[in-house]
Amino acid sequence: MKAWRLAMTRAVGGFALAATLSLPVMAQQPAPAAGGSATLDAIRARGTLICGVNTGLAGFAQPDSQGAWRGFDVDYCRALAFALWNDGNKVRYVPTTAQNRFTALQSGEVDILVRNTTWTLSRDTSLGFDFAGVNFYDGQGFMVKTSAGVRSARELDGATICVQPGTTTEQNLTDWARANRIRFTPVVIERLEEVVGAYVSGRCDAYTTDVSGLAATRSAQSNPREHTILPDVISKEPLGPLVRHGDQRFADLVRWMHFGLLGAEEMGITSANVAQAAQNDSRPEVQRMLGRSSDLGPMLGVDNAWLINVIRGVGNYGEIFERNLAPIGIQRGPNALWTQGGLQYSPPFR
Ligand SMILES: N[C@@H](CCC(=O)N[C@@H](CS)C(=O)NCC(=O)O)C(=O)O
Repeated sequence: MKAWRLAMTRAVGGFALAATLSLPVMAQQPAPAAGGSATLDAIRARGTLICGVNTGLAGFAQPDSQGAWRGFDVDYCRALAFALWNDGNKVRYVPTTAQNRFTALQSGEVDILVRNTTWTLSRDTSLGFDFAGVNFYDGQGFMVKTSAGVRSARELDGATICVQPGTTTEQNLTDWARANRIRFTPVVIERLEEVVGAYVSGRCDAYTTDVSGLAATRSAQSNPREHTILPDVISKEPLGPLVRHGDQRFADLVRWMHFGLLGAEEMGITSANVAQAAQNDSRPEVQRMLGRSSDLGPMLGVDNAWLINVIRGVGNYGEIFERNLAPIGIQRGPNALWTQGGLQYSPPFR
């Protein structure tokens, strides 16, 4: 009843507006493409997903010795390609810097950014994006040379700190320093290898970014023990995939693909047992997830086997995490499932 009244009010409001502007009432109806996704249509027509990733961060997105992109973020791109075509190789990777990533998405150079990007209010609104979820709960930290003997970020008063522009990192650093009355000299460098190089060569006393980025960079150094990640975490950095505003159907698919990875882990469905689970598992939610009942796939614009293909192709969230992030020393922490005391949680598949 309440919903019906609301709908009536809107219709009447729409009519009033049409009358004022002397537009035909039809002009107030949603255009045929409303709620649709030009991006999804373009991806299908092209037959390849164009995924914006970072320029090379161990564990998250980096080409291997054969030139094939690997990592946690890369597996999200591959998972989408499995959902769409049951083929994880139908992805073109476009490296983006912190600075140019948003232009790449706005301009249509990439279909999606899967690139350690923090969900913030302004990015979600005025920049014109939709975040599809949080695939990694993170926070900002500092890395220093172990030989400096620094134990806490508060000891960085007077330090020179390396940071990349166009990041929440740069903004948080300023907020944190002001709040804690810490004076510092920023060294702001756009390219990742250059900013890291400046820190390693001693031009900066500390390097600051998301703790996951610090772990990735530390693991890539010739002697990781020479670098210490300080215990202080100065911000919330919920990282996740984002698409352009107005691409609701595409956003839905990305969002539920992420939830599918989480839900599969929660239900104990893995790359090794998914085929068997699809045949034998009699739990109703598993049957819906794996397309044995309820027709949920077509509601996302894909076929009912989509999640079987995704899980067979890349594994569940836990498998993706273990494969890519455990080797660089990142633990589940807040990214454990909610059933294990963490924050990762999927709404119901029904
Ligand atoms: N999460 C932060 C920082 C993201 C970020 O770009 N971090 C840097 C340092 S880890 C990075 O990924 N650089 C990779 C590159 O520029 O290719 C944000 O969204 O602003």
